[in-house]
Amino acid sequence: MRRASTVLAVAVVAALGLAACGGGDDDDNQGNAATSTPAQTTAGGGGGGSTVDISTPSGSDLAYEQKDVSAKAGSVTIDFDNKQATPHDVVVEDSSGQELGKTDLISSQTTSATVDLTPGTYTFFCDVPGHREGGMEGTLTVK
Ligand SMILES: [Cu+2]
Repeated sequence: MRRASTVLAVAVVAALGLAACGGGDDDDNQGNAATSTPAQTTAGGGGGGSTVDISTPSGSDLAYEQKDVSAKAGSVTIDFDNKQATPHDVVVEDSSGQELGKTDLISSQTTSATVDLTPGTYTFFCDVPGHREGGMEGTLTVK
């Protein structure tokens, strides 16, 4: 009995040793690195996320009714209400101009989109040509 378990223990150690060696050959592991889970250690404390309401005024002004909105870090849902017949959307980009998410392009209806955001200052705007320049732009602050 004792002898058998000793043999087993040796086998386990040998297997672990082999595995460790294999892990040293970095090329093999690259493929499996697809599990590029973002380091979101705060996932547990996030708790539901927050919602931001963005809407356009009825009529045809190129504008949102909100210029400055804020949200809690984590999963942020943009609820967009476009009261106009003119199609609009809401795009969220970070301070370097990288697009992080956007709603559908809609007219006379509502839609929503969810973006994962860390604390910081973001810009939201409508990406229909000319609309951002026309005033459809605002600031989203995430804390
Ligand atoms: Cu627009």
